[in-house]
Amino acid sequence: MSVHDRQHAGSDGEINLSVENRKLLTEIENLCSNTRRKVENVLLIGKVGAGKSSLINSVRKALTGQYIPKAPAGKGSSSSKTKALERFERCGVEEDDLIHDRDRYMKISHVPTIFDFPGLGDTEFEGLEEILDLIIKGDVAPYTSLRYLIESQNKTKNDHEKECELKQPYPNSKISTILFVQSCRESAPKNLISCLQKVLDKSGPDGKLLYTGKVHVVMTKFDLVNHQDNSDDETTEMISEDNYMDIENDMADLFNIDGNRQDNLTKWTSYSDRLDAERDNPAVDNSALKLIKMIMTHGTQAELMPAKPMPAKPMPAKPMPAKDDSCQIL
Ligand SMILES: Nc1nc2c(ncn2[C@@H]2O[C@H](COP(=O)(O)OP(=O)(O)OP(=O)(O)O)[C@@H](O)[C@H]2O)c(=O)[nH]1
Ligand SMILES: [Mg+2]
Repeated sequence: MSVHDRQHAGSDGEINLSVENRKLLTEIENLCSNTRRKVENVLLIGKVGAGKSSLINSVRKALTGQYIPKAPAGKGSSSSKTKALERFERCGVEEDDLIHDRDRYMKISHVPTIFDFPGLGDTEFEGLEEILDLIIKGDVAPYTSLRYLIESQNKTKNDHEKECELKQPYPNSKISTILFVQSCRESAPKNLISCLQKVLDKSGPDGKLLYTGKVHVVMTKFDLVNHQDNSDDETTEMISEDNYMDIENDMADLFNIDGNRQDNLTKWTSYSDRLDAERDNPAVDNSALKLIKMIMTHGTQAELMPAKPMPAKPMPAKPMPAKDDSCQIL
C-alpha cells in the first residue's frame, strides 16, 4: 500500500499495516539472530537531493519507532548536503535510540550497514569510475570526503600510486547491495548510470564479474505523484502519474529490469518536511522494513562469517581535508 493509498484506506488499513510491520520486524530480528551471517553493506548512489539521507532516517525510524534524523538531509541546494562516504552501522540505529528497549536493540544488531554518499551529477567526471570502483570494492575509508577522492584521482600519478593512496585496510566494507536512489521528479541520470554499469560490468582475470551483489532502484518522493486526475492537491511540487511512469520506465530500461520490476524497484516515500514525522506512518515504515528484509534475504549470504564490529569513526591513515562545503562538481 502506498502512502497515497493509505490516506484513503482509513484506520483499518493502518491497523493492518501496523500488524504487518510487527511481523516484518520479527522476521528481521530472526534474520539477525543468525550471528554468523555476514552483515550486508549497502551503498546509496544517486543525484543531489534524490533523498538518500532521508531514506536512512526513515529506515532508522521504522526500526526504532522514533524519528530522530541522523543523516543530515538537504533543502534542495544544487550542491550535495552529504559531503563524504558516511557510514551508518545498524542502519544508523544507536543504543540510545532504544534505551528503554535494550532487548530490541540487541535483536536488530545485525541489520545492514548503510553507506551514504554525496549526490552526484549526471556528468561523468574524470575519476568517477575509479572512485565508484574503489568504494564498491570496500577500499575507501569511511568518512573520506568526495573532494579528497576526486583530488586523489586527478593528481598526476601512475595508477598504482593512486590506488595505494586510497586503499585502506577496512575489512568488511565491500558493498553487497547498491541502492540507486532516484527522485521521481527528476529525469533519469543516463550518464551516471552508464558510468556505474561500466564498474559493475568489470570482470577479473578469470572472466568472472568482480561485483556479484544486487542493484536495486528506489524511486523516492512517491508522495509527490498525483494519483487523482482532478485533484485539488495539484501544486507545483506534484507530478502526474504519466510523468512518473515515464521516469520509472526510463530507469527500468537503463537498469535492464523491465522484466522484473517487482523485485528490483521500490516506490518509496520518506519522512520529510512534507510528511509529518511526529506521527507514525505505517505505510512508510512498511516500505522501509520490506526494503531491509529484501536486502537481508536476497541470496548473497552464502558467505557466512562472524560480523566484527567496526571501530567508532576511524582515524584516517593520513590527514584528509576537512569536509568541504564548496564541492561544486555535483
Ligand atoms: N516529499 C518528499 N520529500 C523528500 C523525500 N525524500 C527526501 N525528500 C526531501 O528532499 C530533500 C533532499 O533530501 P536528502 O535526503 O537530503 O537527499 P540526498 O540524496 O541525501 O541529497 P544530497 O546528500 O544533498 O545529495 C529534503 O528536503 C528532503 O526533505 C520524499 O520521499 N518525499
Ligand atoms: Mg545526503
